Amino acid sequence: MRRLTLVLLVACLAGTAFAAAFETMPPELKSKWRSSLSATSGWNECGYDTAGWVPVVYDLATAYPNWMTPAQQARHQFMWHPAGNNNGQLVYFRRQLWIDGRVADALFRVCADDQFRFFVNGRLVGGARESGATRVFAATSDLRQGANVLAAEARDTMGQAYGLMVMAEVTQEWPFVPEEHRWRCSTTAGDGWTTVGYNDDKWGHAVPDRAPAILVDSRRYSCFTTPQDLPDFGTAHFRRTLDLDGVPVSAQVTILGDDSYQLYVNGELMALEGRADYAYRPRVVDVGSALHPGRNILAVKITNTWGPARLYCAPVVKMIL
Ligand SMILES: [Ca+2]
Ligand SMILES: [Ca+2]
Repeated sequence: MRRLTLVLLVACLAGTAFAAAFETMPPELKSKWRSSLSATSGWNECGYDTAGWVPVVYDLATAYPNWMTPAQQARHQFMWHPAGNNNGQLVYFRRQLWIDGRVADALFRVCADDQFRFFVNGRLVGGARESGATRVFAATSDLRQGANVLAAEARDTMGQAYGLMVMAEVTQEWPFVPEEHRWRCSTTAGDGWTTVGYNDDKWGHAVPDRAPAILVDSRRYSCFTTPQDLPDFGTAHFRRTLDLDGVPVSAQVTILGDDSYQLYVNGELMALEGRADYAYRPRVVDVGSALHPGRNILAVKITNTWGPARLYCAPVVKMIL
């Protein structure tokens, strides 16, 4: 009896350990796709009035293409208008997409049962007339910083099943841009300064470094700094937002600091370098685990030993939607 209990216990533990946990798209992102059975001019562009457009439905009985893994099927489900197939007429879809940084790469995979045409910011990027055929679109130059619209028109022409699947990977980077005023800084900081909820309205704006760029392995690292010079052994705090309109799947921050730094992402300490000789060397820190969809905070504390104090901090985030 004791042995049977032990066997059952081991079986239970093994079952827990090996159970596949697929991640689905968060509901707030799934509901961004809207659909309509009719549309007027400009329906696939920014600024269109979507009154009457409704959230799409998922979990359809549509066969997935063979290239999609089970994990991808869980994340990127077929969608459609809740009314159903629309008697073979066009069904319209659109999703607003906020791009916070600069687009380094954007790849879309689109598939429909049975036909589709896909648009980015009103431009037709491609389509398919063969049911279930996947098309891959590189749309890096079509996306812009700020508001964008992804759109598709699809049609069910045969069979019982219908659906549209849009799978996207977008990589953004955030170089320091002086005019953007997105990096804020202060020599003093209160509790919670590394978190989203902290109010930095009274903080100043980071400015381009006044000292020559730091040269490492013949690459120039153009830093930013505080408006006033930091004294020896002075500290400065820097923070900025990263708004992600998708699920971050990988992220790196390249950082170097003069003369030492602590890097936080959403309040979590991700890198620390107190050795001045090492702090000058750029380091790539993996921060993907600390990011989430929506607003994120990148925060860095710099301590100066002597001379100028400055920071190079460049995040790159790949997200899916
Ligand atoms: Ca069909
Ligand atoms: Ca220094």
